[in-house]
Amino acid sequence: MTNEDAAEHFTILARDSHTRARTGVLHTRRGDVRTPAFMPVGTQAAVKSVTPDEVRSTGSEIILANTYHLMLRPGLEIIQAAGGLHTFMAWPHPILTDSGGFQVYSLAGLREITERGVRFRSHIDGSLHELTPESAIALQLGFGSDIIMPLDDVVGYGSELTRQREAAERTHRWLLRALEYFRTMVDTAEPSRPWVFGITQGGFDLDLRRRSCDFVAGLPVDGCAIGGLSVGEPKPVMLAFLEEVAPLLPEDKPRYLMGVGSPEDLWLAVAAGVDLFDCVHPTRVARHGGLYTPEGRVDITSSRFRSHFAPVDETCDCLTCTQFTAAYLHHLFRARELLAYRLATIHNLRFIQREMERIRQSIAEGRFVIELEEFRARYRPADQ
Ligand code: PRF
Ligand code: ZN
Repeated sequence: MTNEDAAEHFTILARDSHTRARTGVLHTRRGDVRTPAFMPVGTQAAVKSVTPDEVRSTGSEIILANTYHLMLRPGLEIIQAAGGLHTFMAWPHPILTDSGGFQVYSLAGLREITERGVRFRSHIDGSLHELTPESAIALQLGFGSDIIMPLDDVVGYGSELTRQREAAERTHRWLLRALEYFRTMVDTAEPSRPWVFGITQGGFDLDLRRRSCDFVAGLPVDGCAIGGLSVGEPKPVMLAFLEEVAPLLPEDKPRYLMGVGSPEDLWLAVAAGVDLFDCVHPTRVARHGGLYTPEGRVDITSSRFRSHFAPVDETCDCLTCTQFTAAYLHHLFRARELLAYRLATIHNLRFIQREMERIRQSIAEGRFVIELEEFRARYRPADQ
């Protein structure tokens, strides 16, 4: 867990000369992940509606799961008895687990944050639980996670400056406790050890953001995450902060933008120097009939697809587009057939992973800006 180690587990293969984009490889204990990488979200040890083979077929090399959900159900004991999260869910590839900080923040009303940690009521049965910087690490080690996220204190857009400062400073103190605990539990010289990232916060105050980046950059973490963005602020605000913040994170460590994004966000965040992403967007909009195409997102439930007997995206090589027409997907959604959610999810994940492939390849070939402009000229972002 030193800067030298970080250099060994993250190889940068090429940098774009006009933007901060870079492409490389994360050498995790469960295999390589090509970056920039998008992690599908498998909150409850499942990417909603699809099997691990289907997730893999989209080109996904790593997925995300959530400590908050898994600690409540099925609980650490069951996951350990199953032989760990990878065996339990039959996904043998890398898994990053989020700490629960953000999920607890999203619970508003059901929680209490103290210096010790967060106490909250389960959204399932109302029972009382606690997460501390130490227990969040212990749970993720118990799951067998490959990339562990520390507990952080997240504030929404529009919070008081004093609350933003408190959250950033608490996130820092919690990170020190998390790393201390991690060091007592994990032999940091062991090549097959899990990694632990640091999370930067700082709300929407540039000074706080800069101080948070400096703080986390100075610690022996395996990667640096940008938290607390995409929490209700207008998109231009998110992008402006991202462009200020990303360059302050260590050049030789992976940078992870938490909870972003849509296709247009991914391109712009890569240009700002981000290597790793997760977001429910592709899978969530899919389940509501929002399918990505090179021209933008379409609503497959719209009557214009009723007799569209061609793939929703003619250029797509996914399991859905190579077998089924847009008219059929339209019918499945209208009839609320369960297959609709599965086929739409496969397509959107494949669309995103093909964009990531295009991003990586264009950086490697020195064509990133050209491809970015082509994407922007063609893809019409949805309003939300
Ligand atoms: N912290 C954690 N997880 C997160 C976030 C955060 O700030 C976000 C914010 N977009 C998404 N997921 N721990
Ligand atoms: Zn497709």
